[in-house]
Amino acid sequence: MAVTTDRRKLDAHALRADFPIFEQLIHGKPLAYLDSANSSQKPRQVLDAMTAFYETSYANVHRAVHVLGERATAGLEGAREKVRAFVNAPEEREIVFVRNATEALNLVAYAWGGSNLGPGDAVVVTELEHHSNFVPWQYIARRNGAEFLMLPLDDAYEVDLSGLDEIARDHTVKVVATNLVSNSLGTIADLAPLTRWAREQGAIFVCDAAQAAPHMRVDVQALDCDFLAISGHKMCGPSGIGALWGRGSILEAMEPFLLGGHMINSVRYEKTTWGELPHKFEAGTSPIAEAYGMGAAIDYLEAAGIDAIEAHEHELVAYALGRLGEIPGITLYGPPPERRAGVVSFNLADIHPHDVAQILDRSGVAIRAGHHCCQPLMHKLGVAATNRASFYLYTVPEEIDQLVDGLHTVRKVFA
Ligand code: C6P
Repeated sequence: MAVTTDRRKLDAHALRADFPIFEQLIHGKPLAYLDSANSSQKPRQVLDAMTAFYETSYANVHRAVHVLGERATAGLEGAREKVRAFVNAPEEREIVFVRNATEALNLVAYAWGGSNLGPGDAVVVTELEHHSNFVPWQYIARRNGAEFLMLPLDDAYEVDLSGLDEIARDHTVKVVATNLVSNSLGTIADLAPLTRWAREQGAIFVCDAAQAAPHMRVDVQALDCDFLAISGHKMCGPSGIGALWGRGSILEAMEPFLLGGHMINSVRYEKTTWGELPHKFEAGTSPIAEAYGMGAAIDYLEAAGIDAIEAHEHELVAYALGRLGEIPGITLYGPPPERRAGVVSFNLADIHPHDVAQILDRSGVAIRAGHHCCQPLMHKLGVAATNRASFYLYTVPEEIDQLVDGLHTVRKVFA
C-alpha cells in the first residue's frame, strides 16, 4: 500500500495509485472526484479482498457445517471485530450489520422508539440532520403521539443549545439524535454538552456518524452515546453494508426490527423467541462479502492513519475555501476550516447548482448538487439547493484547482 511512513502526514498522490477509478479520463479530462461524502471510491485492496473472498471462501454463514460455511462465517465475524475495534465498542455482540446508516437509524427509531415513545415524550433532533436521522424520528414520534423537536442552527452554522433549559422544563425528553459531522456543511459537532444534557434528561443519545467515521476517529465510549450509525460505502468499503453500534443492555431490552430467518431462538405455533445479540437484529442472509469488504476497508483506513486522513482533509478544506473565495459571485456556507471535515458547500451567483454540476462534469469534475437530503437546512439557508465538493484521503489540491477552473468556465457560460 502506497502511504508515507509518517502517520501524521498522508501522501494523497501516492494513495491515488491504489484506486483504479482514477486510471480513466472523464470527457477526456483527468477525473477530479469531489463527491466522496456521497460515496467514496474503493481501493484495489478492498476490491481484491472481496474478489478473493468470493473465489475461495464464499458460502452462507452461521448455518453451514462445511469448510466454506466456516470460512465465510469467520470472514463475517472477523469483520464484526474490525468494526468493533474501529468504533471502540466494548463488545462484538453490540455491532449489528445493516445495509447502511439509514437502516441503522430506522432500526433504532422503529425498534426502540416504537416501544418506548408515547404521549408526553419528546424526541430532539437538530436542523443540521440528514433526512435519515430526521424523518424516521419525526415519523415514529408523531405515530406514537410524542413531540418532535428541532434544535435550530445559529449564524455560525453551529447547533444552538440555548433552548435546552426550556425544552427540559416543558418536555420529557426520551431521545436526542444528532450527527457528528454534517454532510452538507461539514460542521464537526461538539457533542459533549448535548450528551451531558441527554443524560440529565434520562434520554438515549443517537449519533449519526455516517460522515464522521470515514474522516476522523470515532469512539463510542468517549462520545458516551447509546447508538452510533455508519455506512461502509462512505469509508472505502462496498455499498450494501453498514453498522449500528448499540449499548448492549439497551439492545437486549429492545424488540427486534426485522423478523424471519436467523434472528430467532425457537419458533412454535404458540410463540417465537428471539436469538442472542447481534443475531436478533440480523434477520435473513447477511451481506456477507460486503461485511468482509467493510473489514478490508477498515484495515486500509487504519493503515493510512485516521488522524492523518483528518489532518489531510483540514488542509484541503482550508485550501479550497481560500481558492473558491476568490471567485466573484460565490457564496460559501459553513463554519471555518478548523471546525469542519472535508466538505465545502457553495452557490455561484444565481446559477442553479444542477447547471453548475453539469458543466463541471464536462471538465471531469464530479461534485454533488442538490439539497443533500437536508431540506430543513436548505430551508434555513434560504436556498433550494447548493453545490457541494467533498474530499477524502485520495483527494489532491490539483482537483480543487480543476474545480476552480471549471467554475470560471461556468461563469463564462452564464455571462
Ligand atoms: N449522505 C450525501 O451525499 P446511507 O445512504 O444510508 O449510506 O447514508 C445516509 C446518511 C446519513 N447521515 C449522513 C450524515 C449522511 O451524509 C448520509 C448520506 C449522502 O451526503 C447521500 S444523501
